[in-house]
Amino acid sequence: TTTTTMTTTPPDTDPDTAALESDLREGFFSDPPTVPPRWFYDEKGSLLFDQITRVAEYYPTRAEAEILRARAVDIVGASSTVVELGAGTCEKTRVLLDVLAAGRAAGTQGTPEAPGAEAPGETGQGEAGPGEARFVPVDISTEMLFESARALAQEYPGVRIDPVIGDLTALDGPLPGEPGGRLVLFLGGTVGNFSESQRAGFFSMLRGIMDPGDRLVLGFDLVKSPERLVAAYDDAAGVTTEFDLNMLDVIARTVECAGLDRRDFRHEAVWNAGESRVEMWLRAVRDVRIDFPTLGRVRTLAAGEGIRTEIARKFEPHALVDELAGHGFGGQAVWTDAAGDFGLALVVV
Ligand code: AVI
Repeated sequence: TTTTTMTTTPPDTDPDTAALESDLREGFFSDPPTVPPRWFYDEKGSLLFDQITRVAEYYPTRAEAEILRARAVDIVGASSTVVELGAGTCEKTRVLLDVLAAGRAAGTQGTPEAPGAEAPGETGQGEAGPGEARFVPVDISTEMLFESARALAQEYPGVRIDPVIGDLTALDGPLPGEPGGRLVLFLGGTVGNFSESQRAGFFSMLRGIMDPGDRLVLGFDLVKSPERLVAAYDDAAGVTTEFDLNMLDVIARTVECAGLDRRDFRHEAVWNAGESRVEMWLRAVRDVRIDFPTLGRVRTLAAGEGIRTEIARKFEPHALVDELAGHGFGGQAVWTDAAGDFGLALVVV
């Protein structure tokens, strides 16, 4: 059982507390109870995810890196600004930044900026000149974002690094960079973690902030054997189990609650063929009663009942390009890795 502790700061002063309370109100008291996957990613969860990308069963990261290596020049094209949504450690982006930096150094595009012409901006780098190579990593995790931005600034002196803290599903206003010269990246297959309506909303939001000529590159996981799909979300070493259970610790720490204990749950990954998605569940191993005093709600789960913590939709190769066409994006290319496990779509406004 969890005991509530007295704190000097009222919990509702923390924006995370308010956001999680709102998410719980929306999904935790319905059937089945759900929690949005963003609550996996506290510091420990982000480290665990990083570990997941290296377990043998989790192929998407390696497959996507293979495509990025093979297609980097086609992907970057004549873009001057690369905007990466959900950038995280920016690890997979380096292969694209190499191309961006090399293209700019060779003077293939744009005009070099007059020295001294810039006003110092927040990052100390001033306004970007036309055609100047620029990388804009966007993420909600501030610490990781600034850490990787600092490292990239050292590695790529010719590329202006402009990190943006933000919820990538709710971007508003114009994107940084020259209209028509932007490359927007949404990698890793995160698009699969959206519901159908979230995905539609995301695509139309993107179309609203992109200009004619701007490119979008989307990484997505492909339908394959249920055995391999389930194994990718339930690795033998138990890293994904720990990642899933960690969400309960995040909840217990972020909102006031009693009776929430990770030992009452086990991780489960299932293939839902009808919805073409892997689902992650935390299944109660005994009857559970969780009390949320600040929400004025109690959630009971009978042994065997589950909390759905993530959906990971898997696509047919051309499904997303077709869908994006309905949002005003023109299909340019769909690439897969040699094994045909993962896909990358390039579309243009
Ligand atoms: C971030 N996202 C693309 C991962 C996925 O594969 O759906 C999250 C993940 N969950 C469990 N393993 C990985």
